[in-house]
Amino acid sequence: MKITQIAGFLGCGKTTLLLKLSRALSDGGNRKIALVVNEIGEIPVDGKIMEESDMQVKDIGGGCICCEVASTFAKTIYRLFKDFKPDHVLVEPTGVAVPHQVKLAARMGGRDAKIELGPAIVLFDATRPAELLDMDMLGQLVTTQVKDADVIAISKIDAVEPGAVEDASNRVRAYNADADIVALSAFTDTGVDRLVETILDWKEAR
Ligand SMILES: Nc1nc2c(ncn2[C@@H]2O[C@H](COP(=O)(O)OP(=O)(O)OP(=O)(O)O)[C@@H](O)[C@H]2O)c(=O)[nH]1
Ligand SMILES: [Mg+2]
Repeated sequence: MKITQIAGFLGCGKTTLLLKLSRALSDGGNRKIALVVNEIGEIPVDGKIMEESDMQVKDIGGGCICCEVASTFAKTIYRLFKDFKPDHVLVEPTGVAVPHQVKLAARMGGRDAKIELGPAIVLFDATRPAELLDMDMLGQLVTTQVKDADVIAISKIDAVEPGAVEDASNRVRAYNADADIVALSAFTDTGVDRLVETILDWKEAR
């Protein structure tokens, strides 16, 4: 069971990508997929939209899976492993989650389960790079997410000029020298195959 998180700030396209990736990874039912979505609000809207017959969708509310409800997340991971045995679990943390803490919580849940961690894919919205990095307090959160990324996906590239994609790539590269940077549009499917391959091929550094 490989656990891959799709992280990134509020509204950067996580859920849209999660749906694309889950369908592609399922490969017409050849692989079993579970989705774990962490909602900030009381009502888990995304989870309802994503419920599909052959996938399990778990909603976790009441806080962030990287802090307040990390133990709920860990239990969810463990129960998925015991009861559903998916090949892949895709996790959408809240937009304010810190990726390495999500990994720690997932590991906690996998203590007695056979889990592997996939890459932390962090989305960075190409339509508002300056806004994201220059926000007072929250800008620091975005840079933390970028630093924590194994793969950075510059999202919504269909909505900007090519120069803006390069600008966004350069900005995030300054915070993370090692991550793969993938230009992504979940609307035109650009970059989606590459992310699927990365998830499938990913070997956790130990
Ligand atoms: N142009 C464009 N818009 C996109 C793309 N992906 C998502 N969006 C739009 O961006 C908005 C936010 O998308 P979501 O997938 O809900 O983003 P999210 O990161 O899950 O948002 P939160 O869960 O609220 O943090 C929606 O209006 C989407 O339709 C994309 O590839 N291109
Ligand atoms: Mg979402």
